[in-house]
Amino acid sequence: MMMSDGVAVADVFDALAAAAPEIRAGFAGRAGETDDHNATGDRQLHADIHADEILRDRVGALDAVGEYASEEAEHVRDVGAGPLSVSVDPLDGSSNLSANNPTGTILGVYDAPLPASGRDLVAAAYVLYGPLTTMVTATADGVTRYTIASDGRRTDESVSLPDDPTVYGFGGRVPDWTVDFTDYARAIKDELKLRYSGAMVADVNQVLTYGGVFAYPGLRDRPRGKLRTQFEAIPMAYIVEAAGGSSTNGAHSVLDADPDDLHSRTPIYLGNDALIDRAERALD
Ligand code: AHM
Ligand code: MG
Repeated sequence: MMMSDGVAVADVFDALAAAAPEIRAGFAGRAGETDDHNATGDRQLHADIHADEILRDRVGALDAVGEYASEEAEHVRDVGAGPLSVSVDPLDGSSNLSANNPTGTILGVYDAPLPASGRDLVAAAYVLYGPLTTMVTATADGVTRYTIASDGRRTDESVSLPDDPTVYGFGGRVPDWTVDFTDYARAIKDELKLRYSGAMVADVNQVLTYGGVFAYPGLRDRPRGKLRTQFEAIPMAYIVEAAGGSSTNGAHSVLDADPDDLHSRTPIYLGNDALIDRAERALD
């Protein structure tokens, strides 16, 4: 990454940090569904659309950003002549809002046009709207967690995956899992504690905090699982790998994914190296 890219990436992180309190302030009264669906057929909530508009305005306005793509919009949007492309899942796990459970925002920064390979990623970040608003950023220089106060002040600490894993969270319904994944899950649940919120950001954040494994596996009738390669899988895999962990789609690092469809899906397994190695062996 060139120095100028470093400055540009910092601008993207600043825009995300500025958007986060605005997105959070918009949750009240926006847990309901609109009449619209996104490109992968999910019913959109008012909060999904609101978060997307805020991010598009703030990130799209940056000189360094030429393309903006959102899980909530079918096509990549041209937002200028800048060299960077940004992918966002504006409000990950938004259905959690109706139960007042956590949600997040996921963002990827690429130095290539979208859709782009995980190897074109130069930085990634997520925001977790939990009891606190925190932002975790990753670049080639490492992973940092910021706590964002309501007045925008930020404190930071560096993040690395703990060596001793403690927690796991697996998506989907057990009857929909494959035999191989079910065997793996059975072994893991005898070793680790279940922590599953239904928001990928919150569940991966627990893995980064305590060590462990998060997975949304391929399902019997849906071999590519649920999570979106560009918007969710690649950025979260980058963050976990930058923090010292591993990712796989069952065969290789999620960062080797090179989606030709912006809205494609992939199975994903993230966490401590040994647990991801075991997943690869189990799914072989
Ligand atoms: P969303 O982006 O439409 O909110 O869906 C993605 C979410 C992830 O945050 C989470 O890991 C997964 O869906 C949970 O799905 P499930 O309820 O099937 O376990
Ligand atoms: Mg999502």
